[in-house]
Amino acid sequence: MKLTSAEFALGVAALRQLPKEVHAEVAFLGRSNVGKSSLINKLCNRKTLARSSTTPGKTRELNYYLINKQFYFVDLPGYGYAKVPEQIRSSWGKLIEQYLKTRENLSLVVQLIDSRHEPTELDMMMVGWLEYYEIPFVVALTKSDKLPRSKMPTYLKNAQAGFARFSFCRDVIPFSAISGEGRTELLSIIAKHIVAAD
Ligand SMILES: Nc1nc2c(ncn2[C@@H]2O[C@H](COP(=O)(O)OP(=O)(O)O)[C@@H](O)[C@H]2O)c(=O)[nH]1
Ligand SMILES: [Mg+2]
Repeated sequence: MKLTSAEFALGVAALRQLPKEVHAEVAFLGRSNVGKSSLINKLCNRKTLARSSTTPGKTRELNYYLINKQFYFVDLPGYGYAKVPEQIRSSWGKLIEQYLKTRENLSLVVQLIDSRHEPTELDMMMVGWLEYYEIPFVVALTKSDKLPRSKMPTYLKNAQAGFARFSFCRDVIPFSAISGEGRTELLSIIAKHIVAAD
């Protein structure tokens, strides 16, 4: 798939503000600082489309980007930032779960996990929700440029084995916003799911 245009469409702070379900949506999910904005920017070949925030945990909205005037990328609020008060944290959780549970036009979720660390409890909780709500997802192992090359094959095999029990997991892909590793692969999976949704 060629990505020909990408533009910010709207920010959504509450479910009632969600746009009509006319376009397919691909949502990006991950803890704050995992590299979500950088990944979206890299997919779109743009430097500052999605704001790479200097303050982790700051994005509280679902940010909608219209791609190829045809479908949306949805940047979901990052989770797991320790300094966020409990009350706000639980309202984020509710917003994300309601979104995943109710969104009819959600075609695919890209679940981001930092390739240098084991998935966190919250990462696994999100993956559990995706499986439970029967939403196809792909795992992007971010910042792969920071892993030694020699460790990648074993690492990837283990990660793939770890997600094998999830029947809605479509693939596990190392991704680097710096080198562009995984970009073509991820775009091709996205393209497949957008088509399937039409
Ligand atoms: N080395 C490396 N750093 C990355 C990569 N992706 C993101 N980062 C850095 O990780 C930090 C958080 O990235 P950001 O995209 O804002 O994460 P977000 O909070 O999930 O949106 C920033 O300092 C980025 O420069 C990557 O692929 N490789
Ligand atoms: Mg971000």
